[in-house]
Amino acid sequence: MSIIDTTLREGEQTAGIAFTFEAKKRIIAGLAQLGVDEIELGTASRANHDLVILADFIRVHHSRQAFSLWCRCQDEDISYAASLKPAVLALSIPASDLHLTKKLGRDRKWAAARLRKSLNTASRAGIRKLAVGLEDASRADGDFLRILAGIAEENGAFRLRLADTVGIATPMTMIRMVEPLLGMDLEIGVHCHNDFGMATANTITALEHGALWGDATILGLGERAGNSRLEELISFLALQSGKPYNLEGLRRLSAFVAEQSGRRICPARPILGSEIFACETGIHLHGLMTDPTTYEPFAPEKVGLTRKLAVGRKAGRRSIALTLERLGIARLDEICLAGLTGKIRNEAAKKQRSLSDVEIISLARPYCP
Ligand code: HCA
Ligand code: CU
Repeated sequence: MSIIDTTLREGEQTAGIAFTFEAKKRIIAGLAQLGVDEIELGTASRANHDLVILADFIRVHHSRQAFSLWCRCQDEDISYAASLKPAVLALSIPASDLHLTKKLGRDRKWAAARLRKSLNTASRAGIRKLAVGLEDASRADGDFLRILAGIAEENGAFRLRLADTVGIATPMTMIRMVEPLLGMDLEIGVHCHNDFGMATANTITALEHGALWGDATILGLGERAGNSRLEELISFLALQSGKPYNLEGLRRLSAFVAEQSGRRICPARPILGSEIFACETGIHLHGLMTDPTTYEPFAPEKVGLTRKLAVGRKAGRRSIALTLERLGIARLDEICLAGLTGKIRNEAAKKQRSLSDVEIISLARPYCP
């Protein structure tokens, strides 16, 4: 299972976002540090002249980092892409009748022929690793997907990427799209959009059902509601599946991209939010104080956070007893503990916040033997 980060291609397509050259270099360095398997550096087109320098930057400073370019099936773009010598060239072609007819005024026959021709042009131009991206695959006819996959396979592509371009897939429909294409001489990749909030789940589901590659962008940047979030995918694979990504720099890189793109990171945002390890509920506090794995999927330190256990309106006797123990206060009998619990809850309700250690100590004093 491997991740392609497309922050610099799809992420930069987001309305209102344009990374400076320096920012792009920092993003590349951050992605390389995380150990992302491939960076999609941009769209191969002469208009995109940054690419020459960025490609050299990767080769010189991050020589072990694979990068790819996204490319339309157009000869002039393919020859420009070849001059940049990417590890992988991802040729993209629309796969749905809707896109072929409404966008291009073409049909399936044209798409098949164009894909075959472009793969051959790219091979002749010396590109060794060719990938094919099928745009709007989730709305395309399944038989036609197989035909395009066959063309990709016969004409030297090693990977086929299925795009849920408008983010309408569910985990179930992802499985239905991926499974018929397994068993060919092609690695399957997916590119999921987040229009209904399912991009990460869809990508993980595809990876669990035979796909080998999943696309993501930092903070999920991308068209409309964006793409699968890199922070979610990479953390899930690292923490739940043991993939050796280095999560250490993830928070810093995400904060940098947030700043550069004018996006806020919400306090409860998975992986990144500042408050995701804060807890106030009595039953949970008791569990966390006894053994954090009871109510945490992973240790906060893994993603650069610390646990925040707050004693407030929802505190319970057991969590207060453990708090007193932490504060070095002698054990109270059950009656005193119940009395103190009531006091703490009332005080917190009055103040509309949780209480500090000093406040807890002063409320506990009258109960101490
Ligand atoms: C786009 C294209 C794409 C990627 C398709 C591909 C999509 O809309 O800009 O894999 O080549 O979502 O369809 O990002
Ligand atoms: Cu996309």
